Amino acid sequence: MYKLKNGLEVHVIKGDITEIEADAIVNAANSYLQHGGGVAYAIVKKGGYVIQKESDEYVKKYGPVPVGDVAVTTAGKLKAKYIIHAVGPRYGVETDDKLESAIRRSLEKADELNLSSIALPAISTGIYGYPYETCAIIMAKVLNSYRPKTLGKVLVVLYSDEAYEVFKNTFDNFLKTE
Ligand code: AR6
Repeated sequence: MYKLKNGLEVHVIKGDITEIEADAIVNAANSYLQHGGGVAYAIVKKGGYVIQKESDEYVKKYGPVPVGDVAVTTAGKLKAKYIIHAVGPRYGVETDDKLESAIRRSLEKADELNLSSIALPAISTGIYGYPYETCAIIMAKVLNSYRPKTLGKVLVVLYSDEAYEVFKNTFDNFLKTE
């Protein structure tokens, strides 16, 4: 566990994000909120079709979610209260600042909803092709500079041993702890 200067507690966990207890679970989504693969598919499979249904309604009402931004739905059968769908960039197609923004907007949304804990996956490191290390450095930068309101705990959940090791090593080097 890392206790940051800004008060955030950051936990790095190896596991399945659908099993995590947190007020909000962040999904690595696409702009159309079509949850067909990766962590998105796992969330809908376990949380139930209501998540896809609300996502479809959102896109119909507001249009596609811009890269670097987020949309919120309920969490269906999952333990979380909300799913925050964050749209990350595709590696080599959109730019790194969009990944920074997707992560920051996720934290801001959790604060807007008055939540105290959030679980984040390694956004853009699966189908969207980002190296784990690049994502980890960007995530550390966002966590260091963030000014939390109600948010106290950030759980960073990695699916593979490799991702877990890279995030731990990168956070050891980059997170500004007390
Ligand atoms: N728990 C935690 N992490 C997971 C899980 C899980 N259950 N399953 C996969 N991961 P990805 P992206 C990791 O591909 O790259 C979807 O189709 C995975 O190992 O889910 O942002 C969306 O609908 C990887 O490290 O998201 C979009 O179209 C990380 O989660 C597109 O993929 C992110 O991989 C988004 O691509």
